[in-house]
Amino acid sequence: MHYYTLDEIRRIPNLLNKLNEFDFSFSKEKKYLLVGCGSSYNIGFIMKEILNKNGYKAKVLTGGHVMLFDNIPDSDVAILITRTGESTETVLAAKKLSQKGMKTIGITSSKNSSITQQCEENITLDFTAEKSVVMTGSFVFILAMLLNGIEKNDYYNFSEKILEDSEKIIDHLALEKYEHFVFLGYDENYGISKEGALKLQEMALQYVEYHEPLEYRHGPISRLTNKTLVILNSKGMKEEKELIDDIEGLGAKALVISTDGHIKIPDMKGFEAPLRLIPIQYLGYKKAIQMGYNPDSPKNLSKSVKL
Ligand code: F1P
Repeated sequence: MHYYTLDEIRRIPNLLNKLNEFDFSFSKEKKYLLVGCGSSYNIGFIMKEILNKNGYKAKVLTGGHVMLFDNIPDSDVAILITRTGESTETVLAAKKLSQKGMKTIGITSSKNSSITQQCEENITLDFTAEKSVVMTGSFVFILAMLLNGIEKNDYYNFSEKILEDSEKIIDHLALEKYEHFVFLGYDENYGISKEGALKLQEMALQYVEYHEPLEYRHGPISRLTNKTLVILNSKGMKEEKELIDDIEGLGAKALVISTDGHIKIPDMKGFEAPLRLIPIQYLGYKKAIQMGYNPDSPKNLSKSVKL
């Protein structure tokens, strides 16, 4: 059986090879508000963490929050992220934020979509459009393109090897043994964990959790069994290594993504975030296949939610 999701993960290096065609940049003089729903919100969350760490002013809200509430942080520029350009909350958020006087920039994979009609400026990445319901390669590209607006990094050169290693290592995991997936990480890695949990939930309908690593001992660890797979996006701290020892001591399996983990990722001071998504997306795809589900069109989901 042929699945688009796999093609869309495997074409990530080709997408990243186009990054130098874009020269979006953030300014330290401006206040940014990132807005999106689902995976697109998670891009905003990861961006907000890395922007703040590098001295930029940024906040993040879901499209739903902007649509429903008036406590919206004072900002100069709103960046509205939506792959399909059609999520109602994000489109209505663009309208509301532009009425409040913010400059609106839409980031989408869909030409002539509703978001492009609503925003003052648009970055349309139609070559990242996907056939599958779930965002994979488009997520990685949008995140890398936005991060290049802070600091330029060469993602392409690392991506092929990470994809190859991810497939090799995940193909050798006995995935049928695991029915509980726990994603752990700090700061931008917390956002990556949130997105990882969403992938396993959307594509493979698994029971998922995400936490900051040291928070895991404060309650959630009670649910750990030998059917748990813990995915740690690590910054290489000794406290994270000790946590993994505890987790493995309790009989669960750990998959560490770090400079010296099971899947090796370069240290780019957080800017490696797009590369960390590759193993996680592939894990979601493989678990869906192992469960006998179609990863291209998961149960109860549509490509964008229209209210
Ligand atoms: C956002 C989104 C997707 C999700 C789901 C519904 O879409 O939440 O991330 O997988 O199928 O829509 P978009 O606004 O980025 O097009």
